[in-house]
Amino acid sequence: MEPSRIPLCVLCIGLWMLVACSDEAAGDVANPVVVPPPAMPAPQAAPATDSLPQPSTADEPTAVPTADPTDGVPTDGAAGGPAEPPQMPASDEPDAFEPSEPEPGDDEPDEPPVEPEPEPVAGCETTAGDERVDATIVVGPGETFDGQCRRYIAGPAVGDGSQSEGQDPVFRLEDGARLLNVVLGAPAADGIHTYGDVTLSNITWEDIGEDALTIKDPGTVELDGGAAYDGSDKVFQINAASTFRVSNFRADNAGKFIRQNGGTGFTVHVFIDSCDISNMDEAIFRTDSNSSSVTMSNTRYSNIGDDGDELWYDVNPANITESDNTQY
Ligand code: ADA
Ligand code: CA
Ligand code: CA
Repeated sequence: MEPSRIPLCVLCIGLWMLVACSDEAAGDVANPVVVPPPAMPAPQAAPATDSLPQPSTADEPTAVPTADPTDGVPTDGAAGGPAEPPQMPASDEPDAFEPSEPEPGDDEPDEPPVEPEPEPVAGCETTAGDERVDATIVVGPGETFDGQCRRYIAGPAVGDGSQSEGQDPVFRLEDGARLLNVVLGAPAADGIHTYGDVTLSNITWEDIGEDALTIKDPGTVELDGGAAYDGSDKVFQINAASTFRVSNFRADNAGKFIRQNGGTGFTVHVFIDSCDISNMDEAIFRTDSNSSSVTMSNTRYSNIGDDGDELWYDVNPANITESDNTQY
């Protein structure tokens, strides 16, 4: 009896051990399954975070290509930045991105407004009141005088606008002076005298006096915009070695458009661009100097000189340059 019981016990123990081992094995399998899950989300978040710092470092390069198609560089750059943050699950890094983006956006908006502010040259189709001039108005060295389209009329002490020499000018411009938006009415006396480098914009002589403007001292004189009408002889008189540039200017009915003082041999360089010159009895430019030159471009002209197209009077042919001019 007893011997038979011993094997049974051994069997029982063996079965118990088997059951115990199978349970442990099952428990081990379950444990590894639990471990992987935490590893999954963590790795995913990590790569996303790594990709973010890269864009932030290269914010400008990345923003530029994106901005090109949209045109608005500042706006596009800001838009490109925000698109990436949403992808970021982490709340720590978004903060770093947002502050960096607003800064570039703020800087760029400030620059555009500065560019569209170029000072426009006003027209004087209508004048803004008359000013009687009893003594020459002097614009000092480096100063700017803006007539704001007022009409300046010489009083008797300045001149009567006849062909009598020795009249005073209405304006005297010293070296570095600028004269803007002025209308000279009748009488205009001896017009405007320049001494050195001078710039004039939008100047109209309604009725040229003895002459319209005289270069009295060496320098570069630039006149852009305006008109001159009805001179008995010269429009522009050049009495000193200089460069004279006239552009976008209308001149009608006078003896000659430009005259280097008779009998002088100094050198004058004249540039005429985008002008309209008509009804000049003698020429557009007359000089007695073999070294003086003229360049005329993009200009319309009509009825110049005896034959209607005698543009140059005693100008050295080698010193004449013409391009894109039209006779009408
Ligand atoms: C004439 C006169 C010159 C000078 C000039 C001018 O050419 O002969 O001496 O006065 O006009 O500046 O208006
Ligand atoms: Ca004269
Ligand atoms: Ca004169």
